[in-house]
Amino acid sequence: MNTTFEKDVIAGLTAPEKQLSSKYLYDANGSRIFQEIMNMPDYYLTNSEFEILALQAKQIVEACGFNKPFNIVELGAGDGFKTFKLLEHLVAENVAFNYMPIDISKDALDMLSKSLSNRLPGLSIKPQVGDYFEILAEMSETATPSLLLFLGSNIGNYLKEDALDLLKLFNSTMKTGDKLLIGMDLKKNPITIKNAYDDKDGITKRFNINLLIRMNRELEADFKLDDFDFYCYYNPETGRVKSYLVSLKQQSVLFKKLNKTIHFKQNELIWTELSKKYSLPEIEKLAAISGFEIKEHFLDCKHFFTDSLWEKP
Ligand code: AVJ
Repeated sequence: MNTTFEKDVIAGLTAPEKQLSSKYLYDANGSRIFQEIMNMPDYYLTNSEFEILALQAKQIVEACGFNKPFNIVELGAGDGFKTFKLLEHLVAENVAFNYMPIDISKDALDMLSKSLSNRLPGLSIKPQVGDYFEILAEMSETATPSLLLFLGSNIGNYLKEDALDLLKLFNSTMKTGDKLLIGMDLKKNPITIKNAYDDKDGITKRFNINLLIRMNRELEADFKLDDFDFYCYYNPETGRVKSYLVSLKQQSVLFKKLNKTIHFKQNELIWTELSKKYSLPEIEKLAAISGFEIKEHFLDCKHFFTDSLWEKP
């Protein structure tokens, strides 16, 4: 039987317009390269969201308006670097809450729990290893109010319909009065956006080429890394950054493990990622269609990014 990765690769590379899901960019190496991306000065998203959580933690928590102990549930916690500021504020104010980071990677959660319990000894942390929705479904059984965190513009990776489905699914697991704090990157000067993804140092290129390395290793493929390049563009009309690998010549790649050969034409593309940028009216529409009421948008001082607080009515 083929794994999901194998099935997705076959389907994606035999489609008329080749594509691979961006979730496959994050193997151990890819996650490390993504850390490098987050440290690039031109990748403004990191600093913008950090500023929001550092300077407006108090306002965000007040806007939640919980008057009893609550859970902060973080979906795809990553390294928890940004969330730290929010947690730090709550611990300093003696607010009663549990922090429940959810991730499919037990290693990532172990690392996060360790570093957080060192830096914030007063924090009650309950890591949850597993699938988002199973854990969210379990939590909807309890009477404790929840604040869901879906930060970092992760929603930007989803196509419109998929984003809606995901938000509706969040909504269906939430109780009346529960909140969702969702990080979204805003439309802005297109040059600023282009520079965040098309970096001069080629870190984002390495992030994408790593997907070929991953297929070489896990699927016994024979991609020649020098025969592919990286291309991305931002379309300010649609708000979409689209990223691609480009085949620099006509070539065939053998996937030994799958007993399959894939042909590439010269300049043929593999679409690897969507990074959608929103306007505030678009965000308001998305919230309404997925059954939420917007409490407040928390923007950074440059108005590059929003952490928007939504309520389940
Ligand atoms: C982690 C999905 C938010 O789309 O901005 C960064 C990933 N890709 N540079 C994004 C990414 C290229 C990132 N997200």
